[in-house]
Amino acid sequence: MAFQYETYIRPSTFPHIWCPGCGNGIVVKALIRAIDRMGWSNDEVVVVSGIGCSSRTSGYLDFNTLHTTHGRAIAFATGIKMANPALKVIVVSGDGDALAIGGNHLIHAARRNMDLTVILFNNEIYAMTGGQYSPATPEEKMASTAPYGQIEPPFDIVRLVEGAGATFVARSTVFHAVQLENYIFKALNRSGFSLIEAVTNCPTVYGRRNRMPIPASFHAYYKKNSVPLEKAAKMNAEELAGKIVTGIFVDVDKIGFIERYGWMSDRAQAVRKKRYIKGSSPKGEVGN
Ligand SMILES: Cc1ncc(C[n+]2csc(CCOP(=O)(O)OP(=O)(O)O)c2C)c(N)n1
Ligand code: SF4
Repeated sequence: MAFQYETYIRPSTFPHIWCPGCGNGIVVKALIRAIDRMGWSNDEVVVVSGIGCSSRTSGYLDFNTLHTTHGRAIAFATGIKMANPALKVIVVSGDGDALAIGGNHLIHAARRNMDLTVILFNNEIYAMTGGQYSPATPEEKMASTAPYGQIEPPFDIVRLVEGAGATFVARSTVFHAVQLENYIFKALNRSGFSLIEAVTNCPTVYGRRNRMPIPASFHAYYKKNSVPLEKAAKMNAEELAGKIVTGIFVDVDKIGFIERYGWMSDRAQAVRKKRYIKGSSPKGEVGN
């Protein structure tokens, strides 16, 4: 039987706003297919987004969805997961949303090992607002705020969240749609903080400025310039310049925040119970 995408989308929100040839649809398709493989019901899943072209995803999907404020998706998602840990909480975010205004939330969610999966749509630009550079825009690339080329180096997103403490981190591209789906599926199977960097194309505001206005040229570029992690390990820095290293970079077992919070809650209750039985407060504690 053909895959039933209708199960997961809200026809009332269509037509979508994305330009022809935008890579966002491929990422969303990979996400939907990965969720389907998990066997979760729509009511169990929460998709939270900030603001941006990519963040419009939440409106198109028929789960519990929140289209929040720019950069704050992870903060909202954290609150939802803490309030109801049974929910499967997924964040969809652009590189501007997640790395600039939302960068603080991102690194601290990774540090806490908060039980969330972040799908970071990396099109290397602020697309919705007309092409300002983001913390993921490569050096020398053109943006409306970098008319002579970007002078700042970009974040290596994978290394950033790995360094902050994430327990599952992978990168793929919209050319590698099946791989992308498989990585998202693996991430959804994990507790703790997981992030998939989905390298995606914006032909309209990025491509036109950077001589890649045709969507297919991005796909050809991703095909030619992607290097699997295992191969990249044998290449030097010069050979890796301009390449997109794909693969699973981090996959470690570490207790997620929700479970640790459960332990702490049990401990706090045990201390309070003991105190109640004894009829006294622990030394130094006031107000009880
Ligand atoms: C607090 C706040 N600051 C700025 C904006 C304007 N704004 C909306 S979307 C956006 C950038 C989106 O870029 P990105 O997150 O990379 O998503 P994309 O559109 O590229 O998918 C900005 C700066 C806003 N909506 N709210
Ligand atoms: S502006 Fe770029 S990212 Fe936004 S919908 Fe169009 S192609 Fe996609």
